[in-house]
Amino acid sequence: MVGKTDFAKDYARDGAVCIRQAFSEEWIALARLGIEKNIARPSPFFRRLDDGTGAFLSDCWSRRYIPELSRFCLESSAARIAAHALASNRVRLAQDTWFVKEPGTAQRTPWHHDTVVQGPFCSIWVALDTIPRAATLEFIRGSHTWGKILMPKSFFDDPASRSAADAYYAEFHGDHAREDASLFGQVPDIEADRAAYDIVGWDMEAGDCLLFDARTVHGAPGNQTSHPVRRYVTRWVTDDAFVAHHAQDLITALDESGLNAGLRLGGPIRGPLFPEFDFESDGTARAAN
Ligand SMILES: O=C(O)CCC(=O)C(=O)O
Repeated sequence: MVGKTDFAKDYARDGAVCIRQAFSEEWIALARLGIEKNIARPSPFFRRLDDGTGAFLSDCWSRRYIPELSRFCLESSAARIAAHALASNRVRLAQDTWFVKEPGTAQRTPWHHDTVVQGPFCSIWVALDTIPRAATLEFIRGSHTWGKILMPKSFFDDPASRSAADAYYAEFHGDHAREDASLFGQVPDIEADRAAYDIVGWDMEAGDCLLFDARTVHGAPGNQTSHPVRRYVTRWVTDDAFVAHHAQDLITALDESGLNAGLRLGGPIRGPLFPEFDFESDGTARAAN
């Protein structure tokens, strides 16, 4: 457990919780430096979505070759937070990723939830800067219990009409499944009727984090502050999680990038790309690979 209060109950009920000062300045400095190095040495997953006002940058699984990001993933309290949230003595790191919204960018993170992995799956989104409520990731409280796989509206549209951010999210959320679009619901037009939803978000300081269930519908505005808004995200699963049947695009992208993830549709998330963390029931670490 991190902080004074136990966050697991709120996480289970609301699908998202803010944990204050879960990561010390040392971890924040490490993640910032790691991102800086990553931008200079991007992976095949690096994206820079530029709308002419400021860019939205991201990369994934860069901890493999950026030591600062590796340390954050393997040694910070992230694994322990995930194990507590998922009520499991064993968790695996499914993905490390980061997002930077430069000042002025109008690029929204479209409302979506993360469905390429099914089963116990949470994310820890760490603020690396002061992030006002108006620029931060927000959630529809309780939407992790809606029991549906929802795709962003753009998923159903003609790919040619998508914004850069919409295309990015389609790519990482199973665009291949368009052939079977009838199997999926559509994320409602939340922006058109925000008052109809129980939207929750927090003013954040560097070191605060958002812990959320991957099924909780989430999205973020652009960045109208005068400074970059950086966030570092680790995603965690238990042994019960499996690759969704609509995740072929992700498997193909991993194969093409040479990452050798060894994933298959419906299969477990195992192997060197997904390090395992074991904890005793009192929270002490047993071993990490
Ligand atoms: O920080 C963002 O804008 C996107 C975060 C997100 O969608 C996620 O971590 O799943």
